[in-house]
Amino acid sequence: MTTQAFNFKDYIRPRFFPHMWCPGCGHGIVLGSLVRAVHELGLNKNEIVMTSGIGCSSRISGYVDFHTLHTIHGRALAFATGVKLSKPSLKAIVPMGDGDALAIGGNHFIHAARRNIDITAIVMNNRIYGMTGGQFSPLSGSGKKATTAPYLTIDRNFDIADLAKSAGATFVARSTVFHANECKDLIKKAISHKGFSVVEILTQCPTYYGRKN
Ligand SMILES: Cc1ncc(C[n+]2csc(CCOP(=O)(O)OP(=O)(O)O)c2C)c(N)n1
Ligand code: SF4
Repeated sequence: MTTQAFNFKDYIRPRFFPHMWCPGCGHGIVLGSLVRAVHELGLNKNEIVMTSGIGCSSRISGYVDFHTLHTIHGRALAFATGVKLSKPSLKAIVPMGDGDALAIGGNHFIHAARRNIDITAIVMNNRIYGMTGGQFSPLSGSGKKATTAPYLTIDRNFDIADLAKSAGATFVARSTVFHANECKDLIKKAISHKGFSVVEILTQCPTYYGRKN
């Protein structure tokens, strides 16, 4: 816990701003909640390593002034596992999109949960592949329009929280970017929890999901 005043600029790399997110995208709210959580926990920026894959959501790792690794699509948890093995004292935070976490990275997700590795996974669920133009994801659910489903999707979606719990995650929570303060508090709890923690944050992609649905 810290008593110091919060200054957003203390936690970001201003040289990478303005950010690349579209107007109305929810991902920036997650960035705000995350850095406020880190501030309120009073963590030293040098104690944190953020690994991310690829996606609009994964771009968070470029914007924060922590140790960061921008890796490959779906593999951020594998990199974070390696970081934790070599330096267990570091706080490993992994922001992921729903496609990154549950499609290409689905296998890494369930096995990280099964092993209960001390990592905080933040799944930014906008129910679509934003970065690549709006293909449907395992979180889209049925009856949704996507660039790859002009006649509506037919697959059911995962329930991320249920999947994480049944695979072995020991802290699981869900919120939305509308509840930015709650997100901050959940991220604080997740970072403080020893074991695999998952915070699913429902967020919007107005550009590809919202426009079609
Ligand atoms: C191995 C590999 N396959 C595919 C891609 C293309 N790709 C980049 S981002 C992405 C999807 C991103 O969607 P999501 O993870 O849901 O994040 P969002 O952009 O919606 O935040 C895909 C398919 C890639 N970069 N690497
Ligand atoms: S495409 Fe969607 S997810 Fe990507 S920045 Fe734009 S609104 Fe956000």
